[in-house]
Amino acid sequence: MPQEMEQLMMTFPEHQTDFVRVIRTKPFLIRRRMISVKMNRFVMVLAGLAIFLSGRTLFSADRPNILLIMPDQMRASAMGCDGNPQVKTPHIDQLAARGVHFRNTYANVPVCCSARAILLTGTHAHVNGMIANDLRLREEETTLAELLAAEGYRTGFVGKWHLDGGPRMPGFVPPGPRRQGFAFWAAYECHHQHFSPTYFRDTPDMIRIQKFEPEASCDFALEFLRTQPKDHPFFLAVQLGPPHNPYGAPAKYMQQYPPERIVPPKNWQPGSGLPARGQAKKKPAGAILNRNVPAGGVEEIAAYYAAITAIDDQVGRLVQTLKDLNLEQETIVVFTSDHGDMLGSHGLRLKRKPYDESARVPGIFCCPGQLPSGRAVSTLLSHVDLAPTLLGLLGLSIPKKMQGDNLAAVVRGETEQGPEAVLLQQFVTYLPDNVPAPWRGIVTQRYTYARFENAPWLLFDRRNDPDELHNLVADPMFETLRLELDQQLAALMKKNGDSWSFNNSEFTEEGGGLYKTGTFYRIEDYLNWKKSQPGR
Ligand SMILES: [Ca+2]
Repeated sequence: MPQEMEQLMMTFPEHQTDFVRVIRTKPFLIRRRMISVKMNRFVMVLAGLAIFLSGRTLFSADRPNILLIMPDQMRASAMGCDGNPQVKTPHIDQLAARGVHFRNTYANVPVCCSARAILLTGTHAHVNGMIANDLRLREEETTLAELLAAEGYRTGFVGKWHLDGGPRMPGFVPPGPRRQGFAFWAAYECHHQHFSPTYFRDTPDMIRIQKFEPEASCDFALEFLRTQPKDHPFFLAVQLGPPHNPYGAPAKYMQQYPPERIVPPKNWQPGSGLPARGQAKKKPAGAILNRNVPAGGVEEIAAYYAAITAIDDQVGRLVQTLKDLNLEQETIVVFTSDHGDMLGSHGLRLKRKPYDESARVPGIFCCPGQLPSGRAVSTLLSHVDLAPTLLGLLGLSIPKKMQGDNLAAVVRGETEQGPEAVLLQQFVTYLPDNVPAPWRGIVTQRYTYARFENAPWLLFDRRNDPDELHNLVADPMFETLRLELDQQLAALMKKNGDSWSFNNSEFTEEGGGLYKTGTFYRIEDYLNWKKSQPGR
């Protein structure tokens, strides 16, 4: 160990573990610091003493905290800062105004479990195994939480987990490897009881709270922040249930959105709660999903916006708490969602589709004083980039297995150069959500192209047609473009180790077969189990 370091450790023995950790894991930071130490050891020791007296370690400024705020099913276009004049999101808009707003942020697999696994592992779903909803993420997968915990971060998870597979209720995830690196815990596996949510801490005792879920979850988040030791960095993930259907919010928010004043998007069609043509025998999805507001009307959009404004209030509460605790300048707040919601656009519901309403999500990084403010970029960002980008911002090494791009330089305002394209995937069919077959898609700065294995499907020029009203896929005028995008998609799949063979056309998600009776890591395990059950 360098002599200067030993001296610093003798000066501040209680921070010995910090020094050892930094020496082991951050050679470049140490190199930088060694130079300063050599330049003026006396000033360094004085500075160290001052920092010690103020109760902070020497290195806290180099290790910002991370607060990830992630509502469920919130599309990017449901934010004021995305240009939506109807929805009220003043606090989220403030995050964008005081931070970096990636206007082209995409969910690689626009459905819950896959998206959450991609975010935490920095790998695509066919690599981390989470190709369908309600599988369990393998305990041996390396997650952002585990990596940061190994760096001395205090980790916390609040809200909807949805990575544990098996029956969604009651939803206790015991301490240990199934929590994937999170220590502090106030969470549930999956439910949509937005008005009386249930949670678990470290025992199987269910806690029911009579508050709107975002407020209840943020109470736990505030508990985490207020008990944060001053000399440790933290990573806190706050994954809220709304605005996921059933659509609704407390009255004071609903009152702000009279349905008759809602101007639906140009691509909206009424009646999306009705079954799609040819599926008349199936129970209409809307009948199950919407208990609070009538399905398929503007009332749903009003209730969706009301839930988002309720969430926005909680974002304000979290940010204010960071300010009150003097943590704002050293905490990177990340705001995103696992996927969006069609909400009647193109006559469709929910997610799992390549349209922007389903796949484009919020993407904001905010850390006043440390990151640029008021910066909006069109650089493509997708879920798979999030973990490597955060590791990049913290100056930590990125595991080779991670497939996403480290876009830290874009966040820091050094460049707008990013990926040329984003890979979109859907591996299974799901008729209740109008997914007739697995598909793959590619999003570039300008175009969205998607195909099934055997046929092209959608081609939109989002620059000229942001509402994606004109599908150019069969237009002979755009044949060359379509073939180019098709090749680009094939190359992107190959680069990421994806192939059509990962798909599964069995109806595994329908009726909740995959999770209601057992816990499975792979669809094959479920199908084998099913075969072994007489009478199934
Ligand atoms: Ca979701």
